[in-house]
Amino acid sequence: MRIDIIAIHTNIFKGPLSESIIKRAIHKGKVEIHLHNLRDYTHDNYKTVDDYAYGGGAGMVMLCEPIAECIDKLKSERKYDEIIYMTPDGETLKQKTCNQLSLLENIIILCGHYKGVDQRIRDIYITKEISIGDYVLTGGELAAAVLCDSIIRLIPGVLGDESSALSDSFQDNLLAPPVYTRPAEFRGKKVPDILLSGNPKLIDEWRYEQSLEITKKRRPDLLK
Ligand code: 6GU
Repeated sequence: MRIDIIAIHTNIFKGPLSESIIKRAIHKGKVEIHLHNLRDYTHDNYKTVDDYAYGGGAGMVMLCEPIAECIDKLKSERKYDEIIYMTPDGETLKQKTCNQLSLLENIIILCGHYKGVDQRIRDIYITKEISIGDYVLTGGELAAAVLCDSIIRLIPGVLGDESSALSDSFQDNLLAPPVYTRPAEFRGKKVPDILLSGNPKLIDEWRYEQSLEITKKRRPDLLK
């Protein structure tokens, strides 16, 4: 998979995308991430990427031209499956979307800033608009990093234990069951006997019941 990220603050990605599993996925050649700084697509001395909103009001709007130039260049080089715009008014990211996106070959992620991008960019180029939750961030970069992480870990061969992504919370609309490791007793609290029973069928049943209980209690909306 190839991910092209278009942003004003590309340095934000250096941390989140160069550690741990994502770093390994890049080294293994499972994913390529290409960062594009919008200021490199400006042609004035100030490298202007935004301007006042028509109609007035507080906040700047991201200019069409640098974004269009960057996307046009990328599109001339290869075909893209999705051009995603990170915005708080997009559809809320869910595991199902992560699963679908992890199967794609080439995607562009555009990060918004200030009051967002000129509507015409959305109308002309964008195929999908994503928010990561009902709160507002200073820009789309951190949201894009979250999106990348959630997608990349699902690419086959990225997680060591292939089955571990399948048992994640949300993968079947259930929250994950509690997990335990050694010691069998910690400060008087014991690991549930069933997990020490060595009976895989009973353990699976117990985990499923725990998942159901926890989901009912914390996220009943998932069970509808
Ligand atoms: Cl995608 N962008 C911004 N700026 N804030 C957000 C968001 C995105 N998703 C949730 N909050």
